[in-house]
Amino acid sequence: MNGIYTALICSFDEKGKVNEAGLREIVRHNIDVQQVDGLYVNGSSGENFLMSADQKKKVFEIVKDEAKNDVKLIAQIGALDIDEAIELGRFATELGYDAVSAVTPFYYRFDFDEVRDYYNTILEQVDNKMIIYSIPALTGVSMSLGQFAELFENEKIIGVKFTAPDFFLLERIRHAFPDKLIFSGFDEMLLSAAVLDVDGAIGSTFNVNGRRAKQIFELAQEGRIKEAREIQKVTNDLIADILANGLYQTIKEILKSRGVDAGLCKKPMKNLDADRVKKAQEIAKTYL
Ligand code: NAY
Repeated sequence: MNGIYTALICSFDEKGKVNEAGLREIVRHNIDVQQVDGLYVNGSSGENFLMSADQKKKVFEIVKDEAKNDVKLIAQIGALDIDEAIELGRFATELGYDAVSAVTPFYYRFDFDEVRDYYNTILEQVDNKMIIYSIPALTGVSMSLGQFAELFENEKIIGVKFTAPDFFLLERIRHAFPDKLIFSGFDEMLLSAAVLDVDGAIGSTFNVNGRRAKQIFELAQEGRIKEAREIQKVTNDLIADILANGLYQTIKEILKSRGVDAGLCKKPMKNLDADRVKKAQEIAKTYL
């Protein structure tokens, strides 16, 4: 399951409904043009936490139907309602998703026993492999090496999507768990994570910059660090411009300028005004 996975964005219409044709185009673009190894579906970049359970299921169905077995598929099923997480996990597993992933439960400041129980309870009822989704900046949940070790005691937990700028912890996890999968979650730090021997990366900007991400990762694996650094530099110029203009909205505008109907973001996310749409188009022309 290693390699470069796009954290898939989702196309919505003005009413916040999933735009099926647009979502299919996004899937095809990632597979055929960006040539990534897999798709991470209904993550943060897919605006998962803004969607109803029915919408999430629809996205799982459409993506699997479009991607078939062309690339690996990971279904992010984490939800505060654990029954919903289980239902989504079973649903995606039946559809044939290669693994599920769940964000650490957030908002109520759960203690670690509760976090561990969350994963183990889901996995008692979902017959699939699990990748922990750790993103402390958004969830407020930071876990120590020892806590990762406790989660990894469950053999169905095969790895972690590590979205944090803590390279000390990343190195410790890599060293302690050579057989677990580690996916780097910050695209702007891909090379640094690759040097520490992660197994892959999952990122939002791969929707538009997946080919460069693959190059960075492969060059790092071959030890060609200077060349990888050049590509990470251009990548980070692009990411800095995207972040300054509005992350998911700008990715969508860039895709539109490439003929992909990436649609709008779902409220309460706001969409870009005319100046920012123009800026997104300039970013596309400059870097892609
Ligand atoms: C997700 O689930 O979609 C992700 O977390 C993918 C990781 C991204 N994090 C967020 C919060 O969007 O790709 C990163 C991130 O957008 C990128 O590195 C720019 O900072």
